[in-house]
Amino acid sequence: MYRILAAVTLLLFLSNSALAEVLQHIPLDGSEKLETDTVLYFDKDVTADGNGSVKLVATEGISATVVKVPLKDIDNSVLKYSAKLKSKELAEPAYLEMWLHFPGKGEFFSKGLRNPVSGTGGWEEREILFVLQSGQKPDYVKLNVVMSSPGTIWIDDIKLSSEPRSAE
Ligand SMILES: [Ca+2]
Repeated sequence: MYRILAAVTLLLFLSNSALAEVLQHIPLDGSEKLETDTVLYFDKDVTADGNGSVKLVATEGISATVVKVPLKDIDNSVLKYSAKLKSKELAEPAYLEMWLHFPGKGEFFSKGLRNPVSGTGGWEEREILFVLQSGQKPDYVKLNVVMSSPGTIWIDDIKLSSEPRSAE
């Protein structure tokens, strides 16, 4: 089911990327409030965008919320969470994850399991999508990084954007 959904959303994304609207650019320059602040640290020396990044050091598998973004009156669109990731000595894959909260319904997720990072590597851009049907209006989204094993990862240059869905 998820694979089918992902394939459909990818097509939607390709057809509408020119109409993307950036809802929030989070540079991770040390000014942001980090949600899971027990394992997330600002690192001014390791950076993809020149102004520092956020380092996640985990001693066990974890889903850490980097930032939480309030949303208003967004529906009938494809929500996209993109960021740059850099890994160090990761035995198991790490990937992006977003949790959208819908009033009265709870939280629903999208995970970047199909395109993770692992091992030790340089900066790589990753993105995940969530399709919002008409009338599905989340009031916030949590932007997470998931690590399946102990290790270190850096995240930088987060963008949250919205693209219209194709006419059906
Ligand atoms: Ca940065």
